Amino acid sequence: MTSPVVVTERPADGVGLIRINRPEARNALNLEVRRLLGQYLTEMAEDDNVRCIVLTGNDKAFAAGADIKEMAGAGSIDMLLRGTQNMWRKIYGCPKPVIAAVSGFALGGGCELAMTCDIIIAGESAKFGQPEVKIGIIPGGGGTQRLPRTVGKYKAMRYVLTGDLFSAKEAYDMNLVSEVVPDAEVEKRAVAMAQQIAELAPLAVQQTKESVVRGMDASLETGLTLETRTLQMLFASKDQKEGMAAFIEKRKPKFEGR
Ligand code: CO8
Repeated sequence: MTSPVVVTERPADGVGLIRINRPEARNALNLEVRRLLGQYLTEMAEDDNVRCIVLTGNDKAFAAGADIKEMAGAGSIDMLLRGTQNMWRKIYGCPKPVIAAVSGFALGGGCELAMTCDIIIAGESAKFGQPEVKIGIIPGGGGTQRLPRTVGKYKAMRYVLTGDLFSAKEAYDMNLVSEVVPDAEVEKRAVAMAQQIAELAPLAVQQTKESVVRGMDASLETGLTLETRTLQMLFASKDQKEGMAAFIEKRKPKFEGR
C-alpha cells in the first residue's frame, strides 16, 4: 500500500504510520497528497489491526502548506470544483486517534493538518505558522477556527494577521503542541505513544476521542450528557468486563475491541 507522495508503514503492533513524501516541495499538500491522506486514513480507520495512527513528514517539513504552484492560477469555481473540503473532512473525521509527528515546517495547510490531529509531538526546531496572509489568501483548512479555539483569540490573531512563524516551544506554551522532544526523537516518541494507545481498549479509545471532539463543539451540559451516555454504553462491551476483571485479578487485560 504505497504511493510515491504518501507512504504508509506499520512501525509497531496496532500502529499505522502515514508519511507525506514530497521532499522537493517541502511536503506541500497538493490535491493528490490530500486525496491520499483521506484515503489512507479511511482505510486505517476500517482496519481492525490499526488502533492508532501517526501522521508525519520528513526532517525538513511536516508540510509547508497547500501547494501554491497548483493553485496560483486557479479561479473561484476551479477551487470550488476541487472539493477540497470533502477531502479535508475525511482527514479530520478519522474516528481513531491520530498523532502528528512534526519536524521542520508546519505552515498554512500543514499547521492546519497538524491541528486536525489529536496529539501533536514536535521536534525542538519545528516551525509553525499560518502565513497565508503573505500570499493574499486566508487559512482555508481550519486555521481561522481551530487556532483561536486552541490558543485563544489574541495569540491566534497575533499570528494569522502577521503570518509570522512560531517555534515548537512557543507552540507548546500556547497549548498547540502536546510535547516537544529532541528533533531526532520525534517519530520514535510518536510511535511509542501510539503503541501505548494501541494496547488500550479500542472502543473506549475511540469513544474518548469522539466525546472530546464532539463535546468541544457543544455546550457543557450537552457534552456532559454525551459523555454519560457513552460511558453507560461501554458497559455493554466485552472490553469493559475484561478490563475490570483484569484489574481485580491483578493481570494484564486482553482487549478485543468488542
Ligand atoms: N507550495 C508549493 N511549493 C512549495 C511550497 C508550497 N507551499 N513550499 C515550498 N515549496 C517548494 C519551493 O517552491 C521550492 O521549490 P523549487 O526548488 O522548485 O524552487 C522547494 O519547495 C523548496 O522550498 P524553499 O527553497 O523555499 O525551501 P526553504 O527551506 O528555503 O524554505 C519554507 C522553506 C519556509 C517552507 C518556504 O518554502 C515557504 O515559505 N513556503 C511556503 C509556505 C506557505 O506560504 N504556506 C502556505 C501555503 S497556502 C495554504 O496552505 C492555504 C491552505 C488552504 C487550504 C488548506 C489545504 C491544505
